[in-house]
Amino acid sequence: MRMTFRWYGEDNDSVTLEQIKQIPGVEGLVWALHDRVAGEVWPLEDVLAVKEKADAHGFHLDVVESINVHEDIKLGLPSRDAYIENYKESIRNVAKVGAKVICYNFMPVFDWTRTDLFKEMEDGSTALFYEKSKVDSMDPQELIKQTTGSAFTMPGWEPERLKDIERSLEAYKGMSEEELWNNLQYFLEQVLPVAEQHDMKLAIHPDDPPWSVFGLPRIITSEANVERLLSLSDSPSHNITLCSGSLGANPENDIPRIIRRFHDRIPFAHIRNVKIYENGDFIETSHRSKDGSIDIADVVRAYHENGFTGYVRPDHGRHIWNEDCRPGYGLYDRALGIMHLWGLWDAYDRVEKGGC
Ligand code: DNO
Repeated sequence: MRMTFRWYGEDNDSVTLEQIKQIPGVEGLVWALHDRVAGEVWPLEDVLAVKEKADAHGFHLDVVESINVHEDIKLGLPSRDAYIENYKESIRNVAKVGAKVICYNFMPVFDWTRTDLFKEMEDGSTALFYEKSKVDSMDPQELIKQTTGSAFTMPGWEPERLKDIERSLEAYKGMSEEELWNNLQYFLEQVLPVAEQHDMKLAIHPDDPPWSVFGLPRIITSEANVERLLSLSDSPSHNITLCSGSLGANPENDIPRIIRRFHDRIPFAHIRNVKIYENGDFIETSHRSKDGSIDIADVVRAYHENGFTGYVRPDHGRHIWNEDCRPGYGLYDRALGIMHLWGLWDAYDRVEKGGC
């Protein structure tokens, strides 16, 4: 298990590289050019500038999250080919600074979706919350107003990305899941050969939450669909980012089981817990198994027993100790998450070696 930490860059993050350096066992930054919109080439000089900062603190840049996929690719429009060419160029450019894994997603219009970014919990901390009935009945424009506009926006919900929201929602009207699968396959057929040339693993992120929102199709939602996804190509570059909290928001998805089945196609793992309520709402809790609905101890065991050597990052954390930070991406709770993951990992190591 190789520990990493998501960092948004000096201008976009409240967490500094000096702080990340002091979290035990973090070896690399999970990074992106956050000012580039989907479809643009990531210029080599910008990529090199990130490398310089990472080098100064002794971090690697093996994992990129995310190079976002332009909507025209997901929609299967004729204009997709030009955007796919740009994507290939970005793969080549990030390979030049040693990137080995690119996380991306294929969710139409919206990336991850929540209704409340700072929902107060009993202990006074706040966390990201999803209220199912609200999303089911809400106009997406309203949700955008509520969840953007603070000092920090959620990744994937940047104002420039959401500018053309009406047009995008209209364009997807009537699109079936099968069409989305076809468009994903087309994209993969184009980009996988380039990824292979650079020993790059593309690792799709599951849909979050793993069901349709606002009537849009979503396909990376279940164990059966992960199986279907992976069967689209047996290229070593075709993989999944296993996000326990995204898939795990549906209690029917047994995360440890999915890991045990597909671990050799998981180069990158997001590990976090969610507490699911009976009405389908969920809230992001601290990483411990006891604190949520996902058995994080078994998630880590599933990786450990398979000798997992991929990259891991703690995922969203709560906002604790009055931290002012990007929703879900503060320093404190993610650092606690890392120590919990290490604690489990080290204990499984001891047990394996017959120690106590
Ligand atoms: C949220 C994230 C997502 C994720 C993308 C992957 O925190 O898990 O924004 O990075 O969906 O492409």
